[in-house]
Amino acid sequence: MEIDNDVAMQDATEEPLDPTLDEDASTRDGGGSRNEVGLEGSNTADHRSSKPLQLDSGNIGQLDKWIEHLSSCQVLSEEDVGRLCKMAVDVLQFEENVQPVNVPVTICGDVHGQFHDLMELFKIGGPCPDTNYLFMGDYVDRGYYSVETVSYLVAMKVRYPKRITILRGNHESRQITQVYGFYDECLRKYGSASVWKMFTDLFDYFPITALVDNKVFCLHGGLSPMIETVDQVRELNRIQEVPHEGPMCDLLWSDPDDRGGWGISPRGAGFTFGQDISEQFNHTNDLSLIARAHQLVMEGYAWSHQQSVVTIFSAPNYCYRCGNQAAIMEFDENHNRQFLQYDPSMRPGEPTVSRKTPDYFL
Ligand SMILES: [Mn+2]
Repeated sequence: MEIDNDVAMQDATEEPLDPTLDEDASTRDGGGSRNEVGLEGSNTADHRSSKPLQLDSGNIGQLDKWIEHLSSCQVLSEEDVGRLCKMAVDVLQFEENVQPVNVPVTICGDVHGQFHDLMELFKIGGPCPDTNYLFMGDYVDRGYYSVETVSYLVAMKVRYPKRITILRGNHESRQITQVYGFYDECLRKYGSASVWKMFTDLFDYFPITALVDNKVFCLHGGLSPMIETVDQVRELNRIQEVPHEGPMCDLLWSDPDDRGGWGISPRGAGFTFGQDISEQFNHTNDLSLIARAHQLVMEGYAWSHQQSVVTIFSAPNYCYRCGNQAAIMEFDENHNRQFLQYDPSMRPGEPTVSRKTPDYFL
């Protein structure tokens, strides 16, 4: 099934929805107002150790308990988040900037703290670790359950490191999370910023791209005018806060566009890139496809650039009001791809928001 989403994708960028959905102004200079948490001095603390985490019966039992607890949408204790993040550093630091991933794998886009919809995703796509998963970032902000969502995915990553890959999105950042919800949620649920600090320090270790069977290049945002080859991504120092500009910033912020060449991004970070850019990149690197997330698309997925690029978005009814479907992409041993779409899960006790978004919200 294919759809022409060119118009819808332009309509569906985050900016037009609502001024509060605009990531531009507040992001370039850090929003300016939250320096009490030490943003200026937020150079990455070095948590690195020399060898990868070894799973044994002790820490497997611990992880299984945490995963069961998190499955019912309950947060871990602050001490347990500390233990989990320490274990996760000892897994993620040994992954590559371009993390190799084997088929079959199911590729997913933005989740944005919509925990119950993440559980629905695993129902639709099959439970992990039976199904291999690749998530392309933006686990936190916007939704009500960023803490539970990112705790769950990180716990799954540590427990099943070969079965699940979690890339970094532009929201896995100290600056963005102070504006779009994760910081405030941590304060509300823990009474201090320490859990926010532990997770945002951990985000520095997330891989920034993945390469599925050497053919599908996966990342959160898109291409960079400073990156012509996948090898150039391998040379970046990714263990840092997402920079305001430069190749690492672009990979997490850019968007495909109908116009050719490079363009100024209305987001205020990254670039827009045209079909000529995508085709050249795929040709140079012997790729069949760029898979990325980062933009709301009403059907949950959307092709661009004559199927050189696919956008996957896995947060149904984004922000509990956008009325969009979500999708994930199954990629099998023979490189066949199949999209699975799904609607919001039912959440007893929460306000039900109709899928039809009134015009005055848009
Ligand atoms: Mn994004």
